[in-house]
Amino acid sequence: MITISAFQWVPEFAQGQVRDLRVRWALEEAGLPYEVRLLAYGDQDKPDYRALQPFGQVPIFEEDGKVLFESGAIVLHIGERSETLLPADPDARARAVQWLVSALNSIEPFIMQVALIDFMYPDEEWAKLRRPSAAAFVRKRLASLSSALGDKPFLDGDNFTAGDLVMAMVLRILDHTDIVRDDERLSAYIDRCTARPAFGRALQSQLNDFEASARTGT
Ligand SMILES: N[C@@H](CCC(=O)N[C@@H](CS)C(=O)NCC(=O)O)C(=O)O
Repeated sequence: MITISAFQWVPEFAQGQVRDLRVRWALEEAGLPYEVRLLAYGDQDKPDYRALQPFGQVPIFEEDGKVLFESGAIVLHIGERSETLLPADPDARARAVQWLVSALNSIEPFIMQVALIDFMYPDEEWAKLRRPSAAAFVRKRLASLSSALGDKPFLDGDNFTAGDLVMAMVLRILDHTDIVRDDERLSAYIDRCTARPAFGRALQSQLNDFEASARTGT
């Protein structure tokens, strides 16, 4: 049985954003059942968890004694069992990996600069000074992404892949702002990706875990 890690509870702004959602979504797309190892506050810093995830982050993926960390690596690993996520055609597969890496490497770091300012440092003077240029850079990068998407439904054409899964998750990080949603093409793209039933099930399962923990006070 596959087990993934997730936080038992996070503040409301992070609910629906925690990175185990990428893995839950990939597992739902692949039709693979899984269990969740819920971490209470502080568990991520305990030696037994650090031995599995050196940075004390979620998610990890465990199966048959094998462990992986990094959501991108985990989605690719799950993709080996799903032709939706990683197409059988070698060229299409390489392009799916390309888009997944571009989401994590060319888009997410810049989106996270804005997200960190908004959620972690909103009242800091340096953050107020930095935010406009950080947001402007993201808009510039998104304009390039939007042109690359063009009129296609998904980044590689007609078919959703692991690249779209991770890209949509990365773009959603700024849903508390208009930065991504101002681009109608990208906004429709996020909606198209997240309208997939597998995303709905994944999101609900993450939210259910938070709700259960809030209800039981654990
Ligand atoms: N690059 C990592 C990032 C994982 C990550 O940032 N996880 C957050 C939750 S969304 C976390 O565990 N934060 C706690 C921490 O960094 O101490 C991945 O994609 O798996």
